[in-house]
Amino acid sequence: MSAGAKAAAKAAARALGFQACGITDLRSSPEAVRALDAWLGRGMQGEMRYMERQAPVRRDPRRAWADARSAVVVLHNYYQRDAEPAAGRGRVARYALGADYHDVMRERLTALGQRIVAEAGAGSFRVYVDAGPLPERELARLAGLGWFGKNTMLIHPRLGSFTFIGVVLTDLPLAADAPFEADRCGSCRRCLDACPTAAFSAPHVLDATRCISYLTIEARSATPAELAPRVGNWLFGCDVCQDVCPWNVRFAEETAEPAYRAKPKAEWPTLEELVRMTEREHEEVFEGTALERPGRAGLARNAAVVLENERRGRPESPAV
Ligand code: B12
Ligand code: SF4
Ligand code: SF4
Repeated sequence: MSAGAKAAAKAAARALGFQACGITDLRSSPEAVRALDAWLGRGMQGEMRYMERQAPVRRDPRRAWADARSAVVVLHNYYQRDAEPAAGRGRVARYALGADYHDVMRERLTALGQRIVAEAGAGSFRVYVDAGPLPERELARLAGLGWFGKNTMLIHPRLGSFTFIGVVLTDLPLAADAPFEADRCGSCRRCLDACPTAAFSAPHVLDATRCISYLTIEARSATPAELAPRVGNWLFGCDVCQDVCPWNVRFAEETAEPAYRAKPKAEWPTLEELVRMTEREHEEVFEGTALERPGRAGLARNAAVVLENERRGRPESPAV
């Protein structure tokens, strides 16, 4: 298909507010397959059984949709400055401070797919963000959008890593971009050293079962006693290995997307309130945000861990 169709897809992505867009065919890369299989083989997915179920498609993304010929991959910047919360209120990872990105991205990706097929006068498309079985970071790298940092994040050389990845699969054969082959981490290892739970078993390998993001969002069981003190004040998710990355320090800019902006701190429930919250209150407060995912019980568990960490961190009261 003409270079014009590719340029039109990228122009449409820009017009819809995406900061970067690249195109790849749906090849499967042997290194990524080996990395995924080694990761699953060591049980690093923990309770995320969907990672096992979805593995055949992750190994060969063409299995997601037999007609697919191209993947249009986009990045959406969600970075915003965020101060340490006051005592009694836990910290929420930046990606979850505003509206649920799955909803925002899905709508925007659908508009992108519609524009791509309208421009071509033919074709169909499907959209993916996070929840589907696609290897999104790998597709982003193949589409030329960045490299895998030692913290496993997809890092774009002018945006950093505070970006969501979205994918539009289409049956149109669009001209592919060159994959991003360079590794720009060099000798840096700040993310590996900063991780509070020592979750990286090696550069580029994250043992999810130790990651605060997994412990506070995906895990349904109790937080392991060994790790709970290291969770610190993270109530939901974790940004440490991204905050310390020089590519973010240098390039991260405030998001232009109003839907991702945080609601005022005073409107967030306190940790005590989270521990006591009913199912119904949880639904009312968190509907339409990413914090719905762990459910009331999950957030109450997280709040109890942070409260305990705050209690431990407070100096002993003086004897009276
Ligand atoms: C499962 C999952 C998690 C798990 C496991 C994360 C992990 N690193 O594997 C948990 C719950 C811990 C998690 C946490 C987070 N996640 Co998450 N997660 C996913 C999900 C659903 C699948 C990832 C996956 O397949 N993991 C398995 C590993 C093996 O694959 P991978 O990391 O994708 O790809 C690696 C391999 O291909 C490997 N690889 C390839 N070739 C080679 C070669 C060699 C030699 C080696 C060693 C490795 C290697 O390196 C790649 C990069 O790590 C994706 C969405 C999707 N559908 O892809 C989002 C996704 C990766 N998550 C995302 C985000 C935003 C986060 C958090 C930042 C949220 C937060 N603030 O709390 C953290 C970041 C933690 C971190 N440092 O990764 C974004 C990342 C965007 C980006 N710019 O990279 C994604 C893409 C969702 C999205 N659509 O935007 N996540
Ligand atoms: S998100 Fe936090 S806990 Fe997870 S790997 Fe990064 S620094 Fe470690
Ligand atoms: S902190 Fe350093 S090693 Fe880690 S991802 Fe960023 S550049 Fe790479």
